[in-house]
Amino acid sequence: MNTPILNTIDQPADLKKLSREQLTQLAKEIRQVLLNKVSQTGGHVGPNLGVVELTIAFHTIFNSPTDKVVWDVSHQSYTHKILTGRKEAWLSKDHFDDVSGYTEPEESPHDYFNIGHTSTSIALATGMASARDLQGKSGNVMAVIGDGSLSGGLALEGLNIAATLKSNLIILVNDNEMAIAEDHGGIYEGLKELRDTNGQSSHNLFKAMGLDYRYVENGNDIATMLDTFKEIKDIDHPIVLHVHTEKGHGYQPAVDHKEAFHWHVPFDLATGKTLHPVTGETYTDVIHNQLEKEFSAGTPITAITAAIPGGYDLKRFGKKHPKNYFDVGIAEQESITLAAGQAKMGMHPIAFESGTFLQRAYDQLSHDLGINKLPVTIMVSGGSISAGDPTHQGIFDIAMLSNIPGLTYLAPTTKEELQAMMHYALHQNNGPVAIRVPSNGVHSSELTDFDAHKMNVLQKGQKVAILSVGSLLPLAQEVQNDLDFEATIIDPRDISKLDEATLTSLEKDHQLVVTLEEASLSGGFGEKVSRFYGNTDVHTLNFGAAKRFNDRETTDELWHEFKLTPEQIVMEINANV
Ligand SMILES: Cc1ncc(C[n+]2csc(CCOP(=O)(O)OP(=O)(O)O)c2C)c(N)n1
Repeated sequence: MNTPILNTIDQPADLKKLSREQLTQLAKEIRQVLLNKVSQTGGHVGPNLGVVELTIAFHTIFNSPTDKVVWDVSHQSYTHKILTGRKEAWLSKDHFDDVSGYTEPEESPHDYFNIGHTSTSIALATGMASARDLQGKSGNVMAVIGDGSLSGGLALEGLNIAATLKSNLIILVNDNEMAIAEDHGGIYEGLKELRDTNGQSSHNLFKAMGLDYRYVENGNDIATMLDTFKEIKDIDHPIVLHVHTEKGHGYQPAVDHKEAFHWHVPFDLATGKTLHPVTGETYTDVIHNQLEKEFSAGTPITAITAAIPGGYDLKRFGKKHPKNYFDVGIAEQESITLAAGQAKMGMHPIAFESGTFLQRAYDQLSHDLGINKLPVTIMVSGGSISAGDPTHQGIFDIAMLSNIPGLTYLAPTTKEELQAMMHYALHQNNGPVAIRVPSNGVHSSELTDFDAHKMNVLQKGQKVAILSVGSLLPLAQEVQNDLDFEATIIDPRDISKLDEATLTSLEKDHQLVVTLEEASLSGGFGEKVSRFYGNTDVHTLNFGAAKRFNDRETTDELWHEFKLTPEQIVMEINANV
């Protein structure tokens, strides 16, 4: 790649030597390297292409790290990384994996937090600015937050406190008119009016909260951003800088398909086409089949998403049943508590969540659903032990959900079980039911005698029983193939409350009970089983993830480290019988 100007940039200070024309040329070079890498590795496309100019301008005018920028989600921090000593991770294929996809303090003094969930930047910036003042330090503090992330409650809590601060704080609202999908909520009519009136509309959320405000129409123009930053650098009070940018700027497929190119798997740069499209039936299809069955049968369902309709392809449902479809914005708390309100009125809402983002709504799950025993169904995706950044781990959902009194957490192993569990959840009124959507490919097996709370004994053997949660059933079967005796294999189904009758029945002809779960062991399913057998002669072995934030280890490395390969499990079993 031809990057003559980028080649001269190692630190932000190098930018200060460049002319405006050279900075404009640099933006072109950066877009080229961003696209070159992300088309091969996958990653956030549109968010990064949209902030190239404002990032270059920030690092040209301000003096990072004395002046500090906090990126919301930090999924748009690629250009920031390129300009702060990490360009090799884009220029050289051998170094692609050197950096995380989010800000990472261990990588650079220009990064302050491990972030990956939305709407935290303003609160973090209010903390940094107030500490700076207390400590008598200097330097600008700037939060960069997307329009979508403003719908998260914490962003509004941050704005509320920002308005009370009396010194430097810049809140750059990067308004590209999109979250992952389109924005939802009352805030966005106001933002549109501000864009349409060049910031003059009196319908101004920020001013209403007591904040100073300034609008910038062309956020993808280097000169405009340089001039703007020059003017507000060292401002002596909090200000909202509302900057209009284009998501995907400079790459037509990303501009034309903003939702698809928010985050993308590897794609062909020339056409924007996915290199390895998924084919065949998915659990999403299975879920939609059940949704349609329930809807046609008159079950009073609603489908709710917190701004990730693509995760379950929910627009499919929304198109058919627009009145029963709710995208509440990036607001997991609202998604759960709105569901609680609907359930109280006799509806059977289904909240479609990703395990990692659902962490935002722990109190809502516990109080609004758990204490109130409201029959809300929660679909939980992403439950797996797999490579990823520490902010996006899918291993904490079992501990989070299975320990809330009155909340049932079910782990299906097949599509038949998934549908039966949805049906069960939608036709009971005892309390919330969460369902862990299996993370492996679709499995199918005839279902007889379904009882959500009764363990399903799939194979009756002796000596050893293997209780494998959801997606790990195929692993239990592989383990069985390598054992020289017939073990009992059980699909526990309900991973929040033990089927004690089945566990007790194992005591007479089993000496070892093995649990397998694709989740953190602490607070998980296996621990419950071990506690159950604590005072008996039955020994237990729990397989799952350690209690820690995994950080980009490969899936293979994690499975080996946690002794989750069939060979390792067989060895452990043989050593214990
Ligand atoms: C708490 C939480 N919920 C959901 C997500 C998934 N997510 C990542 S980025 C994003 C959209 C952010 O939109 P916006 O703030 O407008 O930034 P843009 O990508 O448009 O630049 C969402 C929903 C998340 N990271 N954290």
